[in-house]
Amino acid sequence: MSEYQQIEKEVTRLGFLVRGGFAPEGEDTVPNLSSGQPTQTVIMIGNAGSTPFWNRFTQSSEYKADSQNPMDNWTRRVMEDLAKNFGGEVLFPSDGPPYYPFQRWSSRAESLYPSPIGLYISHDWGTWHALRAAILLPESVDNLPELSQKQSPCLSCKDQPCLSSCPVDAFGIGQVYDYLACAKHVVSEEGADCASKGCLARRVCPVGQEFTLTPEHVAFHMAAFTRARRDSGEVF
Ligand code: B12
Repeated sequence: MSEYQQIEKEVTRLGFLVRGGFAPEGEDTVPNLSSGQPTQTVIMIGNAGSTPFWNRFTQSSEYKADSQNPMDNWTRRVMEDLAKNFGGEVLFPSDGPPYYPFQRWSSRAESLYPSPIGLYISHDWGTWHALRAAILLPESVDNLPELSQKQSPCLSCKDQPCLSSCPVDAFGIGQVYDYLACAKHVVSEEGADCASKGCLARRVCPVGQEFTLTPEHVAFHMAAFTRARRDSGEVF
């Protein structure tokens, strides 16, 4: 079994999904390992849809302890162990600010494309996927999955319903995501649908519908999003 397959097996056992890997170049701005050795390979880890990720998470001690940021804490614990077992180190998307460019890195590792609403889209999962960790390794890993030559699914999407469905126009062509308008709506009575079923712009996308997160899973993320905006005093 190749090293990539061994990592994949272990990551799958933990309830996550291996999202490919890449050999970093200068413009990727991947840091060296803490020993000063250069990082030769980055393996991206995430999840797509709710299964099996959400079930595994809700069985974790972090979820049961009802702590702050239980998903981040659980991910950190299991991924730090995994990285150590393979002689590497791990970075997380929530490390920062400044944040590591996880979306950019993930599009080096697998076929992902920026969608008009800023989330990255996959032919398989639509926007219903997330990035959870990047494993940095000091050696070159062979047989990394190749990127497909397909174009972004958004290029052949004539209607682009993602751009016209947001009740508060948080997205628009050439516009940055108005996350405050989004958060204010999600905490309001009118925004109960987005809060309980997830972002409407994401739900109307025709790609990867079968990977739409379960209501319980998506409500967890929407609640974390609005809690963070409340904690920062931006939304009341
Ligand atoms: C800060 C942040 C937010 C802020 C956004 C603030 C803002 N002003 O936009 C807040 C808290 C509001 C937020 C909200 C959400 N976020 Co957020 N967020 C991040 C975070 C932590 C950092 C982003 C960042 O600054 N990166 C630094 C830059 C340099 O990295 P980069 O990869 O190079 O970014 C490039 C691309 O993003 C690209 N880009 C971005 N938008 C667009 C749009 C177009 C058209 C193009 C061409 C390119 C492009 O340009 C950037 C510069 O090169 C990332 C995790 C991470 N580390 O990336 C998650 C992340 C981007 N978020 C994510 C998600 C899922 C969400 C939410 C849906 C969460 C929820 N509530 O369910 C919402 C909605 C976001 C939305 N609809 O766009 C996911 C996206 C997964 C995906 N499918 O792409 C990430 C990757 C986290 C994760 N664990 O997977 N988020």
